[in-house]
Amino acid sequence: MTKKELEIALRSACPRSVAECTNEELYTALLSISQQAAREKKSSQGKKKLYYISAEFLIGKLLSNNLINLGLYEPAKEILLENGKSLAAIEETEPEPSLGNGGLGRLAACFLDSIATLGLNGDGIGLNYHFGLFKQLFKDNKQSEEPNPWIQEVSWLTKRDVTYKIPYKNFTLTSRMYDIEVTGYNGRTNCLHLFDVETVDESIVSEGISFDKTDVAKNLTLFLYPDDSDRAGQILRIYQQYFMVSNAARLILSEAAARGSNYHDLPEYAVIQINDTHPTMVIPELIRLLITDHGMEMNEAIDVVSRTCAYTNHTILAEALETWPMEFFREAVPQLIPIMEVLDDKIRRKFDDPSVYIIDKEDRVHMAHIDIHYGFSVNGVAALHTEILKNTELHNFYQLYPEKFNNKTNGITFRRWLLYCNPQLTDFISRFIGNGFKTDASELEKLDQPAISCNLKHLYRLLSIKEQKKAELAQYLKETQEIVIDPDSIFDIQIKRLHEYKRQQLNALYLIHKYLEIKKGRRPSTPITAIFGAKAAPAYVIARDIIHLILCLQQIIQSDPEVRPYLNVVMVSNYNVTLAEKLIPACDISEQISLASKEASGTGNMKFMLNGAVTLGTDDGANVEIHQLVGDSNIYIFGDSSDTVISRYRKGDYCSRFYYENSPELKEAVDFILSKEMLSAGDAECLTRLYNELLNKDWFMTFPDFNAYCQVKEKALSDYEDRASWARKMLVNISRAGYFSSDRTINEYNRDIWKL
Ligand code: GPU
Repeated sequence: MTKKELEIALRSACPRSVAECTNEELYTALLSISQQAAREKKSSQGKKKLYYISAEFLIGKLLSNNLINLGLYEPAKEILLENGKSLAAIEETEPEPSLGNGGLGRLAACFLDSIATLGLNGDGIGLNYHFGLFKQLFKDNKQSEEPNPWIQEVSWLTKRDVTYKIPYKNFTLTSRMYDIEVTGYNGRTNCLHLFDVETVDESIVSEGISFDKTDVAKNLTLFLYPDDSDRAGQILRIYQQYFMVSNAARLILSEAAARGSNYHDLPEYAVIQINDTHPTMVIPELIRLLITDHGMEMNEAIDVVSRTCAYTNHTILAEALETWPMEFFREAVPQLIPIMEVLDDKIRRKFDDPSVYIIDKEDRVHMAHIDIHYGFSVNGVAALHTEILKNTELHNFYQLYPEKFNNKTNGITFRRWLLYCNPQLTDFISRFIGNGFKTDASELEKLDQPAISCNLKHLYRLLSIKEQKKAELAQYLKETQEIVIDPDSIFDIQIKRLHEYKRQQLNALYLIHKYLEIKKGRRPSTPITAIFGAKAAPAYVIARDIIHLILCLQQIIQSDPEVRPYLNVVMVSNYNVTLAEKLIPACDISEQISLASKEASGTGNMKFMLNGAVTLGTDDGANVEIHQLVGDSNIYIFGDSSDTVISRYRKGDYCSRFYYENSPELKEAVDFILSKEMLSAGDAECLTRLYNELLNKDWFMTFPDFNAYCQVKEKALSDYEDRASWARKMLVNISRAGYFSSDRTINEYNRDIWKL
């Protein structure tokens, strides 16, 4: 579409002249134009098709992204400007779909972008949560939750006439499919299929995010990850997961048949990527449907499905590896039980090792075990993670099936995380190396050449882009959250879900330490702004306590005139994709400080690097690969290695108090949690609970890494003072980020697993 054609389309889609339209009207008009343009690129080309099933798709706002991918962003911006309108202001009116929680969901969204960009035949399948993940508010320095409605009259969802009857033990639900078009960059258009029930009733939600968990017809697709701290909440998860996969299985079978499959040859027509264990029930459900609806014999059905399904593991945390009591299945989906029993029985006959059974002696079903035995591929999401799976967590399975295990280091889409969120940096790069990097990210390497890295003018230009993004962020936070930050300070950012293993508490302890140092007169040369963004799962008490600690610290520091000019701590509320797009380009220091071995990969680390932030982190997840790519002098690595951590867990003799007693700085910081300043800002119960947790347990071993963390952070802060050499570090980081393009990741999935 040319600019002229776009102008004509816009005029006809608008109720008034462009200049007279409201931003909402313009949003609606642009939405329908880009939907139309996307549909024209839709194609079902290809015999074999990939289905990426995931409980989460954290797609972010779509308008600008789709305009960029369709090549309409610049013309749209110009036309709007000529009429006194701003695309940025129009973006503000778009609600962000809240269909995901963290990295797993955002990865799925990046993958859909790359699959379409690379012209591959593949769709996503998930659920259409009406309120998605909760909206986070802060009250009295604590997190509270509200529903996050995002579906409006006009939205990206297209109602389709695909519906199925999904059977549960005591009732049947009728599903409905909705589609969101996924346009690739200069590529084809695929679909994200989101299933819903028409009986869902938003009015049953009251008091924040509470609702009657037993009324499944009304509550099934209200929330992503509804509270599962009680039995009803846990069974609701089973209802949701089964709904997702039963719809998926029916769609996959009917589409495969339409492409010519006779079901016996299903693996030639379909490949299913199971995104962590949430969609695992697709395996027994497909087997069941092949038997009951298509007359296949059990053994053949098992074989066909096993050659169709592949599994991605995203964590080694034991509590995140799903196991469900058999009675839950008996109560919700008893039709799967005979199948799961056969699947388990076959394993018991073959292997004399209870650690690989599907059903354990407590009658719990290990979902990952189904995936590993009855899928043809098992992949981890970063090199270190896959090694840990093979050598430790899934070692017994690796010995049974070494050929199934493979690594696919995660990636991110550069369209959203560079072209869209940082057009200034994109221009800077294009000026030196042309536009090739937009479709072949490895070309970024060309940036690391003496003509740039030895030329102060170019380095200062890079720094001035960073300054501009910092100023834009400061402005945005002031307007949207009444948060005031100094754009001339160092922006040190930790944004990710709140979890003890990610160790926001370690960062908070450092900040307490820094606060006390400044009180003692030891002031930093350049002021520091530490920024956090994180949601805690509503039932995760310690995670909520850590948020409380950070918010109390924020209050204490901001009201202390002695410290305030040198140190600021802010936690943005309701951290989401939209905020990430503003925070990441503005970051100087990227905090990736998980306990080594625990972060499967991380993907925020890649986005920061691409935008010229320098990583301060542990040798964990994809940080290891970043470290290898940029070299020791362009990253700040600290802390115990994954080997040390794994063997310390194995010995079981970790004692946090020992470290507390042997480090005066650490002791001082920890004790501050129960100081009179803290207790007057916060809630004694929460702070005491957190203090005791750290001193008596500290399961994620923050104390052994504390001194090393402080030291390396001081080094990073002092290195920042030499602006030219810092700019060189930025440049090296950007130039090595190409490896982390999700285009590379998807090419590898296709080469090794999907074979489309
Ligand atoms: N991850 Br399991 C999630 O975001 N949610 C989950 O439920 C599970 C994993 C993350 C990992 O923590 C992160 O390290 C990884 O980069 C991401 O998945 C994508 O693989």
